[in-house]
Amino acid sequence: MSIYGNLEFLNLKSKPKSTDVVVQYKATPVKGVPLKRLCEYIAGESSIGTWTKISTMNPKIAKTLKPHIFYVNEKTNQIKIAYPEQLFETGNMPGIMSSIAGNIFGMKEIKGLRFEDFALTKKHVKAFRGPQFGVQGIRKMTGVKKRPFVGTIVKPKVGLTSAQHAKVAYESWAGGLDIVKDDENLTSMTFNQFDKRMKLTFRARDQSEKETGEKKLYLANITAPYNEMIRRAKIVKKLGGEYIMYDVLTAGWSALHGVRDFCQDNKLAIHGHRAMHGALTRNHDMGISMLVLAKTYRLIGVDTLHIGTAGIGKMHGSENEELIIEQEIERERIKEDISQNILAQDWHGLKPVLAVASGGLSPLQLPQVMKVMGNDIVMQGGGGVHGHPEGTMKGATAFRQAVDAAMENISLSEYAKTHKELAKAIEKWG
Ligand code: CAP
Ligand code: MG
Repeated sequence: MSIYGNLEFLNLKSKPKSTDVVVQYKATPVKGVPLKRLCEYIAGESSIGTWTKISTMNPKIAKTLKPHIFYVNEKTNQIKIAYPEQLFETGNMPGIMSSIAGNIFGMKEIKGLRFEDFALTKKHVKAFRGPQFGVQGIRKMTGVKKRPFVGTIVKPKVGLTSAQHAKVAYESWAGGLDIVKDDENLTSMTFNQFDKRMKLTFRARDQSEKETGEKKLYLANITAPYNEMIRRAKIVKKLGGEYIMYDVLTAGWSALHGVRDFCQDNKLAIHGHRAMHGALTRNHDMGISMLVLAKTYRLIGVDTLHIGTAGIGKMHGSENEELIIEQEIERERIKEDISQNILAQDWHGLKPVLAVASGGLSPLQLPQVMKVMGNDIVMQGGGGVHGHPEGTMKGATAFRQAVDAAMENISLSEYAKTHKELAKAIEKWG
């Protein structure tokens, strides 16, 4: 008998239906609570149950909205639950997450709970916009056909005046980079106010485009209270910008829905930075995987998203996990999963997201990142550009040269013989 009376959630013989949202957790019970008992608590608390039998429950609710636990692995503590899709409002990511990633993390019976993966039904996927441009759209926007995109983050992260920021941005574009972005914690400070930074930096962008003949992108960080974000996005649009940057965790899912709607009407691409993700994703026994977060951002519709450097850069991460994430946000159709450990999400035509590898990268790591993550990526360097012994412009050139070398299958040391900026980078970081 279930702890919820007749609300039997455990049904290991059942299979998910095409109208079920499937969720995978890694669930570790406190001592004395059997795993299957914990599964019932999780299934109940994330759907229609509470801690005891209630007089207001009725058979119709149980019949139409009861989830089924159809998989329990006592060795790995992985469990899978199929939820009837009508349990969730379509097109409402905060709402969906309040169910399958809400109260359950706080239950006393949980020693550890990691939300590992989820797959939405066709009805739910179709209710989200998805990326406006996607990989091919960004390639079309910039004319960068095959090679990875190269970009930088203006450094120091915060501290420059708007004029100094614009100068560093100009040198980065003029040196050969496609993209310049604001850092995740640069918003609008007294010494570098947003409106002034936009005016001066877009002027620098336009100048660098004229001089190089190349399309240059500025990812302006609009992260702020919602109404102010829209005001800032309007300024980007007015100045001829094509992109805004959005800190997806700290600014949240709800505002991302609104920003995505604004960007649809104004043909602006969205760059998702994942500052704070480590608080949820690093602990493999408690929290939420980056795969889950990345799927939510593809559904709502960012065009580019930081997913790590497959363990090559400075941030904690693992090649396998980050390749799975890259596959899941970039693939167009169901392919053999590179790990049996993920739920095959049919994206029903939602555009793919361009993966961003950033964090601790100098020109020396770029060929390895390309080997591991492929060419449909953005590779960004902050210290790896502005730390070049001959300054930002040469640092940008060295970054671009490393990608050109890899695209021509020439080793960096060989290429450096005829490209002095790269040679200087190797001297410093080799
Ligand atoms: C990189 C960066 C990015 C990290 C975030 C930084 O600077 O600007 O925010 O890439 O990590 O502030 O660390 P550096 P992730 O190139 O100087 O390291 O992309 O893994 O989310
Ligand atoms: Mg940063």
